[in-house]
Amino acid sequence: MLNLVLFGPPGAGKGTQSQKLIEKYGLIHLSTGDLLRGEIAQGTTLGLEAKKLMDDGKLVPDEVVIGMISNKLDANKEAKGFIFDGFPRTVAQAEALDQLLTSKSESISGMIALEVSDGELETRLLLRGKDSGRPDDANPEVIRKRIVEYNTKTAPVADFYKKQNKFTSINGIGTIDEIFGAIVNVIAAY
Ligand code: B4P
Repeated sequence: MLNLVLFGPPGAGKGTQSQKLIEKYGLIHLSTGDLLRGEIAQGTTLGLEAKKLMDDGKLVPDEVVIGMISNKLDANKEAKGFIFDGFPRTVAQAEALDQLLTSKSESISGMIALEVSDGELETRLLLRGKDSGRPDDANPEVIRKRIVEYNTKTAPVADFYKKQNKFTSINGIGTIDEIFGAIVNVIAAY
């Protein structure tokens, strides 16, 4: 089973590359950002709580996203594998994911990190914010807050996978196809 963690700051291209990877490898795409936006669109209590945090560039509590991922793993028992996109975003989430997979006799195959400079991230997110309707993309101040959240809470997750020898970093600047090619090469070596 191929279980891939796609890692990187907001706007690094995780969602973009995930779409190409699910087509090539037949994996299930688990994006906590998409799952949370789904809850917001349905107007659930969870969605209303998450929206306040997301619109302010903050992370949603660990137990909320861990619960969503646990439900999705249970609902996809026949899957060939998973792409975890935007999850884990804290070390506590990474530990919980390991436990969830171990209980199913599975494990993470590897983490691939997309490296992109802060300036390029801001440019990409502001561009997307023009027509995505995502409030967290439209405002430079919120984008900067998301990058700070990433640097303080999410960047340490890379060390978690480095200690397990499961970490690879690639250049996230280039054409979408160039970056996809680099990811495919990493996966071929698993
Ligand atoms: P996410 O939905 O995960 O959003 P993201 O990090 O902004 O996006 P991504 O990296 O996928 O960017 P994309 O490919 O779309 O999170 C949103 C919020 O949800 C978080 O801030 C947080 O509040 C909450 N949340 C989610 N998961 C959580 C968790 N686990 N714990 C707690 N809170 C959580 O690319 C961005 C743009 O760049 C696009 O417009 C794309 O077209 C463009 N682009 C992509 N590749 C490019 C390339 N090679 N060149 C130029 N542009 C490119």
